[in-house]
Amino acid sequence: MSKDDKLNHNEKDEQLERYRSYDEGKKLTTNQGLKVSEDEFSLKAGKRGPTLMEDFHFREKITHFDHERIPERVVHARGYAAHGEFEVYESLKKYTKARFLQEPGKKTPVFVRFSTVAGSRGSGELARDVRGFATKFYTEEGNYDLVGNNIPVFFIQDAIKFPDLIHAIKPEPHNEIPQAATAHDTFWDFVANNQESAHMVMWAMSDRAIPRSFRMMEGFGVHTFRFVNEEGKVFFVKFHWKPKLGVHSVVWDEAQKLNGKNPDFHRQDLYEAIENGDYPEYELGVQIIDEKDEFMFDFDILDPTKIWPEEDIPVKIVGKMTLNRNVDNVFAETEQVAFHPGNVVPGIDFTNDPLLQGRLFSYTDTQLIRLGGPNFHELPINRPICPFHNNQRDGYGRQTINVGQVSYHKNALAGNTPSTSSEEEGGYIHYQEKVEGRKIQARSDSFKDHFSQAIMFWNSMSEPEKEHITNAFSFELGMCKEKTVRQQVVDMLANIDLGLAQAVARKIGVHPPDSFQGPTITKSSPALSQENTVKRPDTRKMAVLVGEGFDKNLPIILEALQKTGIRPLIISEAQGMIKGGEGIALEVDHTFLTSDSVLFDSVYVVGGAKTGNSFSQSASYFIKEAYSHYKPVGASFHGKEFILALQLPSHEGVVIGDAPSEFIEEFTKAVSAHRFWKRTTH
Ligand code: HDD
Repeated sequence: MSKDDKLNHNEKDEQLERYRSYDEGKKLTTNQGLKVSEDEFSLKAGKRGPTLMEDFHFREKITHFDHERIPERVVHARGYAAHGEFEVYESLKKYTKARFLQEPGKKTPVFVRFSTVAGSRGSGELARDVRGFATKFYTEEGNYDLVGNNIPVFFIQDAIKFPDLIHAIKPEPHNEIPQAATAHDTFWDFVANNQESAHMVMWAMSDRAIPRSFRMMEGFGVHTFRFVNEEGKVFFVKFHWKPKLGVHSVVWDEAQKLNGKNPDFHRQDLYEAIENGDYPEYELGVQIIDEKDEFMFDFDILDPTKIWPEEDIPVKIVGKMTLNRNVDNVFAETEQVAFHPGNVVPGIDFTNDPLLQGRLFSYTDTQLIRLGGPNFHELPINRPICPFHNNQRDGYGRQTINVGQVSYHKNALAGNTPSTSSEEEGGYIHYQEKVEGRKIQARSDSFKDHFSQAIMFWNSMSEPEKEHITNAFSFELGMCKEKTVRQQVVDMLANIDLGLAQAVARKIGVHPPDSFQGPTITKSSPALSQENTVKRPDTRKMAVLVGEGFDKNLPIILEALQKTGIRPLIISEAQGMIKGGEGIALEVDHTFLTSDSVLFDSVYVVGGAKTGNSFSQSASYFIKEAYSHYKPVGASFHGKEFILALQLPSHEGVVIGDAPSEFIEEFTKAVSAHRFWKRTTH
């Protein structure tokens, strides 16, 4: 890899280039630059004698190794990141003076880290969990971090409860079980006793918590922030990321199997998409409420357990983010990146949401222990692209060499520099909100409705989504050992939907509540259902099951499928070339041993004239599993026999045919549909 290959020609990349080390082809040296003559044998007193302390290269190598690990993030430990850029479609001048949002076409380098919340750094990526969606914009006015999730609400309303929530979610302390899962007593005990989490757990039990890909999830800033424009006028704003590929999920059985078959499924998907040039794209949307309308709604707009229904407050699409470059080194970039919701630029300000207020403290604090001191902003990935000057000095690992005698403000010796900036010069001025009140530890009355939006969420779900939610609650509560915990949660669900509460109760062996306890809410928000999302075939992975003697027309079909953006991979019994009719051959990508239906979005069975029993068995298993996960199934040529032999209970999403144009059109449609929920699976 040469220097030129890596340059992405944006300012952040040029900055990172100054820190990259290209080691290939170079001489091995110590960290002091001394050339090393021997790297396999330590210095000993005689070939069979003891190792000598004097061996500085041995000491340096082992010491560095001994210190390679740093603490993992206390939450969001398992994550994966990529570089990209954000481009403005439409100026937001009317609402904010943030410079990176002023001109259509303006591009800003970004770094995005996706994560699960509960699991440790090595945990499986298909856990039922919220996904972190953290974006660092390297703007000309400093770094702006939008540290969000793929779910627009949160479990709690006040940051003081965050340690309790996380203690309840993490593996239980007496036996450190279960890893990366909320399906245990302490989490559900927390939920039942902290019912502000009702809305969030509806989302967490929905398909949103088992995304198909980081490329197919929405992102949300969650909190209400403030925009401030050049004239000082203020607006409330919520941020959204909308994936161009739509919002898609896997099914729970598939998620559990994926964690075994490929615990790196999500990172690999992101990495490969970027390497293949299938750059993930997300549009930035904003919902805006005029400052004077703060109290116009039947919920408190500062409450982080509430959404602003899109049908009432439209999401205005204002730009697009494209992730177009993988990191060079996961530790240096993905692990050392430090996000902070308090990293803002002029034109973006906070609100009094008590969850947000607490976050403003936590993020710097956590980096101090995780990254080992106060100089983490100097790490290449965290450096702003604009210059930074202040009187902060020293600390572990300080890299900047501040020249000069003065490190205090105010001073005369350096002409009172570095100097502060006026608003006109780009100085950050905190919004001068008038605040009055007594010191009090309490929750605002306007934060006390925990069920209305949980009901609205339930009302907005399609039938299959409701069934998935019911099953998810039944699974999670079914894993709780204490019957009292199960009963309490079911009783709580009776505030949301009686049918849901009763169905879950029946499955988990507790008393079904006999009356509805919640408020009457008929409202729904169609935007919340994944049924209404964008459906496209591109970048979908297709397993093409091919046997010896496959039909000579297969390459024509594969080429046409590829043109739609579908990514077919050839699966067969052995790696290498596989022969088809009339002397054609195809390279096999995976065998039945190294792949599995859960790794694909669809399966296309082609078979061959010379396949035997073992091919039939492997192919049948593959097809049946894909079918049971509601995935599109296609068959042509010899493959048709397999489908007929399986006697599938329904042919929803099963496309059979050889006539290229007809088959391709229908199968592509099926792949775009993603899943066929109406299909009976047994
Ligand atoms: Fe947090 C990490 C998102 C509430 C304390 N949080 C972290 C990350 C994301 C979020 C995406 C990972 C960033 C990365 O990739 O490095 N957190 C959220 C959202 C929240 C939220 C959307 C609610 C709306 N968080 C929250 C609260 C607190 C924290 C209320 C504490 C009072 N979060 C942290 C932390 C972490 C963190 C302990 C761990 C690692 C880190 O910060 O850098 O400070």
